[in-house]
Amino acid sequence: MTAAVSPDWRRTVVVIPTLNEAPNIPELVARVKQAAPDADMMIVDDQSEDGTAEAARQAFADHPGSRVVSRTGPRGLGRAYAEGFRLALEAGYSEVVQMDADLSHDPAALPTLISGLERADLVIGSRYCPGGGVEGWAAHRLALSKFANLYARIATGMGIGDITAGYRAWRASALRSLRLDTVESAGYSIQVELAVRAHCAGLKVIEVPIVFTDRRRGQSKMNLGVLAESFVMPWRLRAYVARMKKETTWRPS
Ligand SMILES: Nc1nc2c(ncn2[C@@H]2O[C@H](COP(=O)(O)OP(=O)(O)OP(=O)(O)O)[C@@H](O)[C@H]2O)c(=O)[nH]1
Ligand SMILES: [Mg+2]
Repeated sequence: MTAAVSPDWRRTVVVIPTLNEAPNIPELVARVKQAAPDADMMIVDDQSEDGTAEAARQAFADHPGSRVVSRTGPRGLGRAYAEGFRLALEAGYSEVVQMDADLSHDPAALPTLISGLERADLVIGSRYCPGGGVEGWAAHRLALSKFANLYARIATGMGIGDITAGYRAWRASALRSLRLDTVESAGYSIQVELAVRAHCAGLKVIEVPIVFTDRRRGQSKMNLGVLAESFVMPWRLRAYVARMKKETTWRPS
């Protein structure tokens, strides 16, 4: 794909990172298509061993604008998003949505997220705001998620209710301004890092409520390395915020 692609006919792309999500692919693709028929999909797969990439190629047989990106090199959610976003911007899309593949993010919320871009640069699908929520999680899982969220919010000083959320819509112009080539997060902390960068860049960030449901198929990819990065990164980002505040380009939102 080239930068010459007209946004008039290829406006929105939904970027979906995958690691061993094959059983979720057919339902995911069908439900995204139903909810956002004009959007393309980009599955960014990290050498899944369970045939995810093949399943996605098959599911995209009727979706000429959608594509599978098969990554090589070290795996990581942050790395996958950095690459997917770069390719989306290169392809000339004007709106970029990010979502998980395991159907925890209900595709039916896509129109709400996308239409939120009429009034914001970044729309976060929030579990932790009035009207939002989580279904199917045991109490300890919910407590861990809320703790991670509070920890990241306090460390970075951001007033975002769900700063670790992974269901988001971006104006491409906003994403382009964040210098994705300098993103540090390899894993899940990409969500916090990009929210902080968006805030520091003076972008308008809003939250819309979503109900997150526990994955029904496949396994969580959370591991110790990912958790360790999520503990350290907010403090690195705190230093980033302090640096940005000193620069003349600082425009608090
Ligand atoms: N490309 C890529 N995708 C990943 C990687 N790790 C996780 N993912 C995908 O990122 C999304 C979120 O991962 P999950 O394992 O569902 O994380 P989670 O929602 O916090 O955990 P669960 O609640 O247990 O599902 C899913 O679509 C995963 O397949 C990775 O290293 N590379
Ligand atoms: Mg999940």
